[in-house]
Amino acid sequence: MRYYVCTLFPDMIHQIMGTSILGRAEKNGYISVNTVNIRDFSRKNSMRVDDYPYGGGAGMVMEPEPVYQAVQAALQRAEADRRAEASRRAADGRSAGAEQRAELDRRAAEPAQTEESREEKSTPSGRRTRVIYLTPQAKVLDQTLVEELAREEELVLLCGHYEGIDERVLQETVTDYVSIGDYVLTGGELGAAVLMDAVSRFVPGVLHNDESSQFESMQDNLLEYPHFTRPEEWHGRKVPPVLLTGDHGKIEEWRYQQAVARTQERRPDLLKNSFTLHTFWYGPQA
Ligand code: 6GU
Repeated sequence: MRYYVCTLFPDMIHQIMGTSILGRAEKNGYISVNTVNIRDFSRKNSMRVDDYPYGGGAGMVMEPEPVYQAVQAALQRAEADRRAEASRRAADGRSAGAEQRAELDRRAAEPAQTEESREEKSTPSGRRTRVIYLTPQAKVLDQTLVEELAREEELVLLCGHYEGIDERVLQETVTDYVSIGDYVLTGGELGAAVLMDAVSRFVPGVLHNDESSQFESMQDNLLEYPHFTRPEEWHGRKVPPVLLTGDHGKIEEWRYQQAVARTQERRPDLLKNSFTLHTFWYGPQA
């Protein structure tokens, strides 16, 4: 997965994405994090990219032209990287990239693709590169959208600041509007980082086996069951005895009950949509 982040604060993106599992993933080539500094496209001596809002009111608005230039630069870099990756794949048909894509295709339950058809689909004519604007004025990111985005080869992310971005450049360049929750942040960078973190977990190779146990979490709209490790007793609190029995059937049942109880307690809104619970209560045909 290749990310191209248009931002006024590229350091913030590299700082977050260079740490821990995501940093390792980038170092090992499973993801690439590229930034375009919107300020580089300012036409002012002051290097500013904001101006007063038409119609008055508080705050500043990001001008359309520097944002447009930044997004175009991101799309051009994406295309160059796509071509480079394609020729690398052609040179070595059994590269990690080809295996990654095959694995993603399998997960998406799509029919198997030949090298040629995959090639076609990833060109600009076959499928438009998604340009995602991070904003609270949008649908909230969820695991379904995360998994959908993980099937892309590349994503362009646009981070705004101040009161927002001139509406016209959004209309002209943005394909998706995404929020990370119903609160307002000072800028889109943390939203972009959250999106990239969640999406990268689905990129093959990013998580190691011992980190993928939560891979199916949220899939059926249930929160995860509680986890325990040694010691068996800590601060007078004992590990639930069932976990020590070695009876995997009973353990699985207990964990499912815990997941349901925890969801009921903390996120009852999720239970309404739980397919698993629905079939559990009403049977598969209800
Ligand atoms: Cl993605 N950006 C900003 N600026 N604020 C937000 C957000 C994003 N998601 C929730 N609030």
